[in-house]
Amino acid sequence: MRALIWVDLQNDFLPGGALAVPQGDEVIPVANRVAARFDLIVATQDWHPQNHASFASNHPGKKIGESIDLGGLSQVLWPDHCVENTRGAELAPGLEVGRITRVFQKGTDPEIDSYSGFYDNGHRKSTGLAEWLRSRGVEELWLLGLATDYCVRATALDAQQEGFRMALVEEGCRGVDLNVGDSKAAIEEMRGKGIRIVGSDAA
Ligand code: VGL
Ligand code: ZN
Repeated sequence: MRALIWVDLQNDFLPGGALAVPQGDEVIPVANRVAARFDLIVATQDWHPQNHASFASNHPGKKIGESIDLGGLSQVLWPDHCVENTRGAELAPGLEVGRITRVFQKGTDPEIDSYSGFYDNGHRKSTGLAEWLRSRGVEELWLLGLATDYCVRATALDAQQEGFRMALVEEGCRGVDLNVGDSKAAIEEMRGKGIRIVGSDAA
């Protein structure tokens, strides 16, 4: 059994959103096209309380893009984004959401960030995604979404570590690129760990 994961295809990561990923909107048609080939589709959803520790606004004197130490982990500070129950946190309007079997929310704990759909950044708590996929007989995972260098990367690496056979649809991903080349490096890191980097027509 194989499944497709849509990573964080939410308004705030699209052009005009609070943490807009350049050309993020271009992946929506790719997401829909690939989804038509799958019987099981999961979406992850970044879902933060307003007091989330990843928001620069919650650290007086700190700026967006700076890194801080957060409980022993390095944490990039972001603009307020994907605040629970806001329009910015909703899945992108052009998505065929009727295809989604289940949405897994992450980043709900105000004290720790969660780029991966499987675990928080400290690997302290599971979202239950791996167990849920296994209970459905899933052995192979395809992934696309936003952002390549953060949530896509983290989700793909955790999935690989959890033992799923992994494919990343590169044209279905876009990155933040806080530093030039971050997304490219993330793709190479994933490839180096055995994740297949594929085109959408390979589905
Ligand atoms: C993401 C930064 C902060 C992502 C989420 O979806 O890649 N990046 N929160
Ligand atoms: Zn976030």
